[in-house]
Amino acid sequence: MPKEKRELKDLSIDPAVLDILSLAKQKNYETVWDRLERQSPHCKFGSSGLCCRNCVMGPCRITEKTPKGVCGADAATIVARNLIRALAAGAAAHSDHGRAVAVLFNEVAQGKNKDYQIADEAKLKSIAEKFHIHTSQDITSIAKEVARVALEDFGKQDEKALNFLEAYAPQKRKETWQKVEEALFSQTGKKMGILPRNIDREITECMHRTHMGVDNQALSLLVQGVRTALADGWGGSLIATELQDVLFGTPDKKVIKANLGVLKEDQVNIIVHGHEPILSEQVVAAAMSPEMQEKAKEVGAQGINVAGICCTANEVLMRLGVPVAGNMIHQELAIMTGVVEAMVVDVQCIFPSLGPLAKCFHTKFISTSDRAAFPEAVHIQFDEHHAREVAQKIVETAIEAFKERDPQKVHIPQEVEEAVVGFSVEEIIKILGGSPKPLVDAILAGKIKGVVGIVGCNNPKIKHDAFHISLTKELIKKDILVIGTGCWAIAAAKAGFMKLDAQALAGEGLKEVCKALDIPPVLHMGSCVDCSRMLVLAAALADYLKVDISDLPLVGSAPEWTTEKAVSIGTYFVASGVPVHLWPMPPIGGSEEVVGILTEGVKDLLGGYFFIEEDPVKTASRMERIIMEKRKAF
Ligand code: BF8
Ligand code: SF4
Repeated sequence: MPKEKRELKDLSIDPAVLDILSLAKQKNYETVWDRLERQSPHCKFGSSGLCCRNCVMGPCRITEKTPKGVCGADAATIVARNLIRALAAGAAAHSDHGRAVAVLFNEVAQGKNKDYQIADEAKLKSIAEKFHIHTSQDITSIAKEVARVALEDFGKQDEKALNFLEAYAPQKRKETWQKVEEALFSQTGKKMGILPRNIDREITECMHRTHMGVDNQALSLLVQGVRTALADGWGGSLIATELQDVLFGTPDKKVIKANLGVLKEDQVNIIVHGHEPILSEQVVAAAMSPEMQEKAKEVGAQGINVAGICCTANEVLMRLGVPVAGNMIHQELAIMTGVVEAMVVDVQCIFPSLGPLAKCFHTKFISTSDRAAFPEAVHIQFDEHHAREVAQKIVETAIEAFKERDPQKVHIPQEVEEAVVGFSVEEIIKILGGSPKPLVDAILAGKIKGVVGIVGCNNPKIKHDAFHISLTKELIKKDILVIGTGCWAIAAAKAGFMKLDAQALAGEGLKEVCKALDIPPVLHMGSCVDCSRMLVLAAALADYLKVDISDLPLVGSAPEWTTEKAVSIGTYFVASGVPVHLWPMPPIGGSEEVVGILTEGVKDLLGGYFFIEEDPVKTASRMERIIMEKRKAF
C-alpha cells in the first residue's frame, strides 16, 4: 500500500471505474478505496503473519523481545498456522460450492428435482468413463453412479486418495505425490500425508491441527495445507466444474460484452453477483421468459437486462453469453450508476457495504443463500426445489423497483468491450481438431514458448487491473499463451485482450497459431472453481507427452490476489508442479523458515514453488526464464 495519498487516476486503469469514482467523490458515496485509506497503515503483525489469536492466553504477537507466544509457539508455527487456516477457508469456500452442486446433481439423478436437468449427456458420459462406469446404461443410472463417487469424496472415511483426484490427475504426478510422502517419512520419521482422503476431512484437520497445542511445526502444518489445497483443486473445485457442465452445459466459444456500459438505461437491470450458477442460471432463465419481459414493459421498461459481476458473471457468460458488468471492484460502482434495479447475490466476494449503499438508490440488494446474510439486504430465500418460483419472485422484485428509479441519479459509463470467451478444455480440444497434438507441436516448435495461467482477484491496494493487464500484454508479446479465470479474466475481457484483434499484440509465433485456430491469444477458462479446468488441461498435455506436469513449460500467477481462495488455488498449482507468482506478498514474511519452505524447499519435492514480484515487466521476464529452462529439458 503506497504511503502517500493516491490520486484518482492511480486507483484503476479502467476508464469506467475512474468515471464512477469521480461521481462518487462529487456525491460523497463511500467506496472500498475510502475504507482502505482509513484502515492504512495496516498492522504489521497481521501483515507478516505474526499475530496469533488461537486461544485466550493470547492474543500473542511475536517480536525480537517476545519471540514466543504464551504457549511457547514460535514465529514459524504461528505464521504456518495462520496460513493454513486461511487456505482451509479458501478450500472450504470452493468445496462447499462443489458440494451444493453434487447434492443437487444427485437429486436430479434420483428424479427428486425437476427444476434442473441434465443438459450435457456427452460430458456426463466422459466423466463416467473416467470412473469406469458403464456408459451403455440409461442416462439416469449413469448420473446416479457419478453422483455417488462425487458425494463419496466429501464423506468417505478410508485412507485412500479422493476418487476425483485418482481419476483426473496424471499418472506421473500421482507417483510424485506418493514419493513425496515416502521421502518426508524417511526424512522426519513422521507420517506426512499429501494425498487428500476426503475434502471435508482435510479442512477439518487443518482446523484441528491449528488449535492451541496440536501441530507445532511449520513443515508438518504446511504439508497438511498442501493436502487440503489438493482436496480443493482436484476435488471440490473440480467436482463443481464438472457437474455444473453436466447440469448447465459445457462452455463453448462465444462473443460477449464487458464493462459497466452493458447496463441499459431503458431496461430493468439485474446484476447477478457471487459464485453459484445454481442460482444465476435460474435468474437468467426467469428474466428471459416472455412473461417477465411483458411485465417489464408494463412498468415502462423496454425489457430486462441481466449482467454479471465476479465469478457468477464468469459462469453465465461462459455458458449463456450473458454480459459482464465488471470484476470484484466494480460491485459498488455498478450500484452507483443508478440503473441497477436488483443486485442478486449468493456467496463469496460480496462486500457487506452493498446493503447500506443500495439504500441511497432504488436498488434492491437481494441476498438468497442460507449461508450468507448481509446488513440492509432484502432476503429472498433461494430453494433448489422451488428454483423457478423463487427466481421469478426475484425478477418481479427487480421489475417493481424500476418504478422507483430516479432519473437524476442515472450515470452509465459508456465503456464496453467485446470478448471471445468459452474456452473449456473440451472446446480447446475441439478447436485443436480433437487432440492436444497441434498445441503440443506448436510448443515443441517454439511458436508458443509456454503457457501462463493467471487467476484471481482485484485488490484496492494495487492499481485496479494494472498488474493483470501489463503482465498479460508482456507475456503474449513474448509468444506465451495466456489462459485464466476469475477477476483476471474479466479484466482481460474489459481491456480488449480477448478479441481476435488482440492477435496483433502477440509475438509472431503465437499470432500465427491464434490466426490459424481463430482464437484470441488470451483465453477465458471460466470462474475460480474453473481453475480446475487449467489442471485438467495441464493433465491432458502431461499425459499426451507421458511426462509430469512439472516438466511442462507452465507458470501460474495471482497478480492482484485478495481472498483466502487464492491461497488455496496458488497452493494446489504449486503442489501440482507449477511455479506460481504472487503479488501482493502473502502474510508469511514473519518467518524465514516458512518463506524458505514455500519458495525453495518445495521445489525439490513437488516441482512447483512460489515467487513474489511487484513489477509486471520483471514478472513476465522471470516467467519467460522459467519457461525457457523447462523447454531445455524437453
Ligand atoms: O472466486 S477472482 S475476487 S470473484 S476470489 Fe473473488 Fe478473487 Fe474475483 Fe471469484 Ni475468485
Ligand atoms: Fe498465544 Fe499460543 Fe494462544 Fe496463539 S495459541 S494465542 S501463541 S498462547
